[in-house]
Amino acid sequence: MSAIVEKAVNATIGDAKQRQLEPFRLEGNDKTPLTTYWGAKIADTDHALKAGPRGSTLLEDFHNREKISHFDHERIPERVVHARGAGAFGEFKLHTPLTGLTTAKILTDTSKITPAYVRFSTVGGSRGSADSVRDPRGFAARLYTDEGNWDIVGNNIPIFFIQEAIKFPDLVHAVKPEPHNEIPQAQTAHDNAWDFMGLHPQSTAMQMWILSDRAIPRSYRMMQGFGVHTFRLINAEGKSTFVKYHWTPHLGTHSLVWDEALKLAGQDPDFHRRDLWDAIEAGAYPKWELGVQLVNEEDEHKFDFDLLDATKIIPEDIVPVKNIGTLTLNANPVDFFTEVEQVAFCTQHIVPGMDFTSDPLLAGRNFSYHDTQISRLGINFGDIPVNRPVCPFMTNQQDGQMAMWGKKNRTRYHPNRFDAVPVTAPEKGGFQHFAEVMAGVKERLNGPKFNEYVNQATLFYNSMSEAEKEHMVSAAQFELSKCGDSIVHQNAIARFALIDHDFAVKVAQEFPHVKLPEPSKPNHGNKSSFLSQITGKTQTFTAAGRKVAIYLLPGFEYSQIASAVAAFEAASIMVKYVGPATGEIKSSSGQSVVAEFTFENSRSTYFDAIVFVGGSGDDYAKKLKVGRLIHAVREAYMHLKAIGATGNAVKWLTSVCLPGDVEYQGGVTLSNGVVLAEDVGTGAEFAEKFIDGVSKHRVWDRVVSHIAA
Ligand code: HDD
Repeated sequence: MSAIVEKAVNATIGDAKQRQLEPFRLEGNDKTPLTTYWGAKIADTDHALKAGPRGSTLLEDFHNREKISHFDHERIPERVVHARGAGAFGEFKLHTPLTGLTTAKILTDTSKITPAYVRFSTVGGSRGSADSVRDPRGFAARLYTDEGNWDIVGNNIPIFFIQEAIKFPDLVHAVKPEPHNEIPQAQTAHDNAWDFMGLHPQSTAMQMWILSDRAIPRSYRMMQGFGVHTFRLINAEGKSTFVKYHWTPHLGTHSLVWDEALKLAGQDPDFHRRDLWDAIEAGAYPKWELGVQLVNEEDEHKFDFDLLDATKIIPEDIVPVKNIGTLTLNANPVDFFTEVEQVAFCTQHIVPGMDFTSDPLLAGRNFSYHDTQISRLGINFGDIPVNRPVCPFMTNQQDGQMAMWGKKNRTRYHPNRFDAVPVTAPEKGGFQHFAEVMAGVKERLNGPKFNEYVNQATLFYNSMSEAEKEHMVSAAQFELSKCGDSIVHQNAIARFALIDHDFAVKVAQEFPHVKLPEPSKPNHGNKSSFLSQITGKTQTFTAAGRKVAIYLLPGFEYSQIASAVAAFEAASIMVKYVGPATGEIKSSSGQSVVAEFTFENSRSTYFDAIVFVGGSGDDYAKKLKVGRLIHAVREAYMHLKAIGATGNAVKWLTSVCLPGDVEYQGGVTLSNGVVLAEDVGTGAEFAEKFIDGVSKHRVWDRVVSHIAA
């Protein structure tokens, strides 16, 4: 049981000592003898009870029946969306209080360390689907505050496909595998998805975000998170301030390249889950800053978009993000099912000092999450330890399937003659909704600014670097190329033409049958300086937390890597050795290194950067014609990763792997983002140049000739 779950169990009913069930909660562990669910020790779990060795199986064998029956019921419905995910525990520490803006202690008390939990996910795929697919990522954070659980159920993209929750079933039915053949799994690259998006103006801006690199993150550790909606903070006087929440990763926001993402879906479908797990196990705890964008109540209408419209950002150029606290994930779950599969987030889990706005998407979500938990986990899903608050809690709710909480209150109603389970006045911390003035005609409409869909799609596209724009063109071509219906191509490209005509023209090059509409409105030319992952103002570039593979080529010289490895580790790089076999491998001078991967069982896609360590000897380049290794170099080169080579691996790399692309000019040479040193000497210059390459994430200006592709 993780520490947080344990704390939650202990906090139940306020006074743990009073718990009726206490004596029954003896924990088993892997030294406890096998028993039935009811505690009787088992003598044989491998043979069913039979009437003679070849006789029929007897019904009285309760262990056999219990074992098979429990197995039969192991599955619960997977989440209808966000089924595939990974979670971790951690803590949140506020450093900049929002004094005067809210009464919530989590946002005002800097002395407190608040237990936290985050579940990251993809949206469209089933529970067993691949991690690296093109999709928004879920970023659902729970803060177990002293005043109740606060869930920020967000994504790694700050806007959404639709403005109205009533459209969510349409969106999800369109994006999920097509109903007649259940193809394709975990992708938007199919007719129904692009049919819906092409015909659905609300999704215009989100289309650009999902075609961008944001939809193929390098790591959960390298993703931003967004609460998406505008929420409210409420202070002691009942005054409201609008707020948008941002999580900004300390490691920067970085992405895979598409070819890498496609390959990883097969080579390591658990790529993101494994990355998070490994980093936490290695003590490289991922961290995020919680940031807020604050808007005064009086300024609600000063923007050219509606704050209640979840398809719009508030550009940071207009309202800056103020970082107020740090989230650290530092503990992996102990049991995936009970702590990740059964974690039940709800957007309506907020604490006093906060409130919702009338965002119609949020209103629907506030119904949907609780409703979906009932169907997945039952009405008492709050009793599951990972879902319990860590503060004292008491309700008058009772009974229902799987009630696990022995409540002491004899009156499950209010008021009662004992004045038991009293309610708390707002002045003393009881939740109070913001006294928002509301009046209106009952109608199915939204505010007039909701009807403008294109400006921010264009803003996003304009804000990208050239490389990112090219990725978006290729992504659109890929997605639409998987659609078979020409009307789908036509409608999607017509929508792109509204965003940026030139973008549509480029995409349409692969769809000559599409009749491009005439440009209707020129691109407004506005940009935000915060949206690009390459040139964005608040972007972080660091080598910390990156995985670097060191390939130990036959006859490698230990002296050629020792100092570089020390420098890599000092830069918090995770070093992984790849050899001809796993286990201990001796260098030509006798020192041994332990290889975790083999040339054959690993791929360059597993790593952020790769180094080839050679030895001495002239005929080496001719001899080392191992296809898997040559491919690793060319692939990493094509994926714009930092590459290094030492000793005679330099000659091999320049003459066999990348002739014409990379040239060695003596000493420590940097050629097209490849660091080469026949003799690394002290290793300092080699390490410095290589670490610099790793920290830049990709060599964006690398020339990639036909040999690499
Ligand atoms: Fe949702 C799960 C994020 C709109 C209905 N959603 C879910 C999860 C995330 C989001 C991260 C996974 C939580 C976890 O890890 O367990 N959803 C979003 C965002 C949205 C959004 C950022 C738009 C701003 N969602 C949305 C709407 C509806 C739902 C409009 C319904 C009207 N979402 C659900 C759900 C899920 C869910 C069906 C599936 C499993 C669950 O809730 O617990 O209720």
